[in-house]
Amino acid sequence: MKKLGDMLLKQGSFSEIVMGNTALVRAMIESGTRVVAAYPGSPTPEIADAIGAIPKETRPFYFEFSTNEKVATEITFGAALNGHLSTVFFKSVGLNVAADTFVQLSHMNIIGGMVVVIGDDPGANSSQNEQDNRHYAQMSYIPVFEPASPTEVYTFYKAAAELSRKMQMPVLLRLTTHVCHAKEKVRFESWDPQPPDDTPVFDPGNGPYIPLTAEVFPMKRRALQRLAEVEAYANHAPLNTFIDHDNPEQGIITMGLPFLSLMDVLQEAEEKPDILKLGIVYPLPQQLVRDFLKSHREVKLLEELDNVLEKEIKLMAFDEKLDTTIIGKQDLEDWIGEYTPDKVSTIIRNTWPDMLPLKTERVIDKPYVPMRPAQMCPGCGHRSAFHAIKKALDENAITVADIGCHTLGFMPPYGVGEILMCMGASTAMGSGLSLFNTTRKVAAFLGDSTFFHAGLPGIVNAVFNKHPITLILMENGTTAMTGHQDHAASGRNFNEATDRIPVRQVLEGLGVTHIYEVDTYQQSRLTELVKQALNDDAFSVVIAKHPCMLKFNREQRRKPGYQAKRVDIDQNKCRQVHECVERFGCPTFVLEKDNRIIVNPDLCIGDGSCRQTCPTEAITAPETAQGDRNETI
Ligand SMILES: Cc1ncc(C[n+]2csc(CCOP(=O)(O)OP(=O)(O)O)c2C)c(N)n1
Repeated sequence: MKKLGDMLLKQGSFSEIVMGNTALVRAMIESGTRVVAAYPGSPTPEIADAIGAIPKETRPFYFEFSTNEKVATEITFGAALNGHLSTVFFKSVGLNVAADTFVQLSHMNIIGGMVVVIGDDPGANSSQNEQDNRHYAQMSYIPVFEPASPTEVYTFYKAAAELSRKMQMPVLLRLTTHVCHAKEKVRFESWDPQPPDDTPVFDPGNGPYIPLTAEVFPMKRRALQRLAEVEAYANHAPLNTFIDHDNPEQGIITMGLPFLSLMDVLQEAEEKPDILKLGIVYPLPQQLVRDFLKSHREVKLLEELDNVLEKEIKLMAFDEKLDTTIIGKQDLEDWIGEYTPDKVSTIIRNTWPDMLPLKTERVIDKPYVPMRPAQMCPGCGHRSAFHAIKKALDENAITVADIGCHTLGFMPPYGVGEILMCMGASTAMGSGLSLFNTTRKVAAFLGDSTFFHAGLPGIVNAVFNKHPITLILMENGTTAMTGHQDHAASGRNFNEATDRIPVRQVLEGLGVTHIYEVDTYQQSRLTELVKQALNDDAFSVVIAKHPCMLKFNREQRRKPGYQAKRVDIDQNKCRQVHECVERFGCPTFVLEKDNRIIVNPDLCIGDGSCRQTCPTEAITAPETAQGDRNETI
């Protein structure tokens, strides 16, 4: 990590193989970015990892993980009003949370400049949908830059920051999962660390900043005028590129990852189409696109997810009475999933059947990797919780999941959590499910990071409107699912130790009167408490706590003298009831063909939480493992 931090702060120019997410951090540094805020979510957490590799004392900008994306956007905006070039980053669906603030940004004069970095997720690799955030940008009059590679992440951020600062307007840098995670050798320019001028320059005279009544129209007008200026710039900006294959018949307009896949696929083509690759995808560079359309008989629009470009370009062609054949999405599947080379190859064949040579089966020499369902880690406190909670629920009960590692409770063998929406939605959905419902108990689940992020309003509502459901707060002290980022109850923020904001005291402060608290490894106690809570005829909360064992174990392994431990099966005691595999479901236990259970030594962490699940007490007490697991990671 130190090496990464040193690399990011190098003053001379250099080349290095880096991820898109890492290239972004160097671009922030070179651009003079002063304030950065975020909320964790894939595909962006490695941006924070790279920032964290630079010690706080030498980091050229302030960074924080805020409590949610809206707060992070507001922090960044506030800092920009004082003249600081600022950046906020979060995942695709984070924009839904930030939206109320985001849609206002274009109406403001953002003195220092502000870049909003979004990690969109075509393919829903780690998100609950594939939402295409170009829609939000259009609705909010905010320009969108879309890089395709780590080099472009670096150059496009710098261009976005420059434009934003110059025009005092927000710019959205739209990354997608594979652009964030792709690695490439990037040539970085030199960086001259200037002593920052941090004089707070906020001045209401730079506004108006109060979008009310008479001010709204001029503010909106100014946003639209600025957008028109960006369009004029986009028509000549080097971020849009033309690849000339001397083909007046066929052209393709594309951007981002689909462009890279297209280049891959076209290697096989004899006659290649001309390509207009857009780097600025909103506002549409009208003149550039018009010239491209006019100079080609047929133009295919190759865009991932929705037909945002298609609608704009067809409208323009209609207005201009162009007779170019414009080919947009042709099949339902064109709207779904990532535009990988295979997918782009299919799309090109559907568009121009003769362009690519006859399809031969591609023999890809890659090792066989069996499908693995997502599952909780060995020793996970959530597993103990679900094993215990399931025993407290009658079969009529309705269970409402939320987003986090504990979402996996919906999977076999637990089957707890039957509906999932988005972060923080469980309590209010559960409250809705309790209306006109006197026969079925409702239990909702919520993680502790999500409690602070978007969970509180649903809880306040349940107290205020007296919804008699049970909320099970799965407290593991961290934001586990996205890679262990600290939150308000962790006792640390990104930069330093802080006082915890204990969830119990927050609940008490909100007026929750029925609160139960138990470590999830105490399974029978947890079963009892959940039964009790479900029988309360008021809103009740069970705090089911246990530290995230993946994080805990990693920390332990770094300590000198660490000794790995593991349990074993006493085959003399085992009666092959199989509770450990069928109901507890720890992946450590392996069912052999002869019905014996054995322990996978590579997975077991020796926490022993499984021992209480075995009716014949065949799981042995954790013992030091012999030599094989004492590695440091
Ligand atoms: C709006 C939004 N922001 C970020 C994410 C990414 N994300 C998924 S789960 C999660 C929080 C997980 O932490 P916690 O609630 O404590 O549950 P845990 O994983 O620790 O069990 C986050 C930030 C998301 N899905 N939606």
